[in-house]
Amino acid sequence: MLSKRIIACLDVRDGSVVKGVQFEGLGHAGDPVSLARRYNVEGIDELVVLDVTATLESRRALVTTIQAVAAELFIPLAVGGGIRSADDAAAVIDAGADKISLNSAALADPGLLTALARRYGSQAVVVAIDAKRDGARYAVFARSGTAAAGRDAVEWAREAEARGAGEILLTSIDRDGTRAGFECHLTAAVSGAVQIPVIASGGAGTFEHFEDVFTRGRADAALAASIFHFAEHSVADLKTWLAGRGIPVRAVQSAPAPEGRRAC
Ligand code: 0VR
Repeated sequence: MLSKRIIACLDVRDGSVVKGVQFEGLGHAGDPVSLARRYNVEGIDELVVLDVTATLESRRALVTTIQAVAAELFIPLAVGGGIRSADDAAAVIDAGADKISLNSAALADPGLLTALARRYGSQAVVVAIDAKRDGARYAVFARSGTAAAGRDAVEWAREAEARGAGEILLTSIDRDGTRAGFECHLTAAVSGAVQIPVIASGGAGTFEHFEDVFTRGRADAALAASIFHFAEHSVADLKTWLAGRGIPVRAVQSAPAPEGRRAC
């Protein structure tokens, strides 16, 4: 079985990391570069930087943040929030991102997924799906959870895969920031519908939550923000605990302090 990835997410607004609950009440949660440096040393497998304001001004500021964060990392960096076009994607890749995450823009123009997959490879194209429970199903939302897209999350995940997306970042809006646990029913439904990796996001609060989403939720990776930013749980302790429960994770090496991200 492939190792399960533990991913940290920096929700960024005006150059600072913020965190709220169910996408609302965003409060200061730290500095992007300091948190990136800490996560890189602690053994996180991947970092996501998400511009949660996604205005034109914030997108320009985001490039500066990406450059500074990328200089701290030897692990993959994915960037999302407000990427609306191939040019926006190029700016983010040029700033040092390895992957681009599309949400609203992909819903508006699914063909953008195909164009970016052709240009950068599917492995660089992540489709972010933000979903809220709606009876027995899950409804997809765009624009930071404010606009119902009129799509079912499982059906949209299938289409995004067919259009060329290489990975799904699946966030439960209901669970975001609650520390009540991942939405495993949603995650299992999407994981069972596609062949590409699914990253579960939203709700992580305990080590057991990660075990649950990797087993019952069938996730390939698990993303968290709240529990890591406030240093209640170290990534290394989480990985040790998961390995003890038989969940394959990448061992934590003492990461070298990078001189420059791309030494070659
Ligand atoms: P935790 O539940 O704190 O681990 O959060 C994980 C994940 O839900 C968040 O990092 C992130 O996806 C929340 N996303 C958005 C947002 C937060 C505020 C405003 C907008 C968005 O559009 O994704």
